[in-house]
Amino acid sequence: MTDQLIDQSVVDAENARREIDLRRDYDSLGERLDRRGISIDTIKDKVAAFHVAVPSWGVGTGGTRFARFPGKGEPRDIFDKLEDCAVINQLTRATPNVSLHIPWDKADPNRLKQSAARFGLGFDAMNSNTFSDAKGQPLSYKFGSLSHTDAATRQQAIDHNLECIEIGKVLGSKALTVWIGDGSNFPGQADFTRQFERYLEAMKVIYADLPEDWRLFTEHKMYEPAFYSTVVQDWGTNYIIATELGDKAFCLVDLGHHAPNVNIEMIVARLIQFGKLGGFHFNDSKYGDDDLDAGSIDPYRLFLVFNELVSAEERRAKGFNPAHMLDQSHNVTDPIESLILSAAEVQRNYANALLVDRKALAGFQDANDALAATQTLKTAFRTDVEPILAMARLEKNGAVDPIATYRAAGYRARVAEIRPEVAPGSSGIV
Ligand code: LRH
Ligand code: MN
Ligand code: MN
Repeated sequence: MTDQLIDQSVVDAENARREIDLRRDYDSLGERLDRRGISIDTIKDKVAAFHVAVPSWGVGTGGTRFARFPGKGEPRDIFDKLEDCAVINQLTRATPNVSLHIPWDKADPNRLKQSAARFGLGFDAMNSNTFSDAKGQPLSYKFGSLSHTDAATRQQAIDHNLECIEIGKVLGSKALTVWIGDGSNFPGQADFTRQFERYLEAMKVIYADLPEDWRLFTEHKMYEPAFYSTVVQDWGTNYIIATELGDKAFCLVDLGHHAPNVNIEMIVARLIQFGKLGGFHFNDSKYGDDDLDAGSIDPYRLFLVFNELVSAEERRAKGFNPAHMLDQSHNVTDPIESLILSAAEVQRNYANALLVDRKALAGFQDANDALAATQTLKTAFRTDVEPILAMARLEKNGAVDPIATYRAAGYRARVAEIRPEVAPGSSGIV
């Protein structure tokens, strides 16, 4: 038995109020899906087995370049963060793994492991951080890290990544995600070719230290913090990195790291086709790396990404095994609530994509019937799969309505009594 931070009696009472309606909705949806030749239980079982990892840094209130407005009961450290993650998993039953960011989450790895195990949590990919300077760090990353012009600074960044692997080994993690902020702010500031050569050389050292059963994920991002050029700026460069490094290296797609209107689902399809899709950081954005809740701005795009994923799953694409993670920042919502909803949103789009009539779609594509093809996707997207998600949660003792249950349990108010209030922060630029 694992410890539960929300009394199961609260969850049960909330579920009891909703169960009869849910069963009716589930049966009625089941009937309608049956007419389309789809078994609702099969979809529900797949949804129940679908997990998405939560980023440790997502449970704290984020901030913008201008300010940070902390909420009540902010986690004080990684141990509080693990508790918040445990609450998300208890209610959703969809997020059993946490992704750590080092050095933000640095602590005795054995203690981390014990704390997580107490709540039945495990660890997803380790994230290194060479985009900011840690306290007491001898050399600065102001002008880059793994691609820095100075060999000693590059070595420091390499050593940090090796340390992340060592910590991850104790925790049972099986992947390292490397995102760097390296780039340049002005034309001429950096030599694109030499900078990328230095990066590749450094990454090869990290790759060489990767345990046999680990994967290395590199994450591309178009801009920010560098505003003129970024070393790993797009999926093309990312693909080059993954192929240069070897079979254990894959590309990670953070949905917010592309220019507006970029066809991300097509990038996903390409990476799958050539065996280099490592995984995702799910979030949503309107303008840039907004880190908004998954599916909150463009739910159809999230569906189209999942359409590619399910297509690959169903045709058993070679080497297809993407890692799923949320990567969000919450400025105006309770982070726990946002993460709960995003986990459900990711599951929802998976469920919707499972409803696509792929045989019919392939027929319409071959017959160049654009209208019928696109309607085939819309039919799946428009189906309200909420009863499937709720039933999957109910059957695993999660919450039929996780947000209502979270609010009824009063978790935030309870931790606010223990966790001291954090003063609002300014970035210093305004
Ligand atoms: C960079 C990024 C990357 C970092 C995280 C904090 O924008 O998406 O994944 O590790 O944000
Ligand atoms: Mn990310
Ligand atoms: Mn990002």
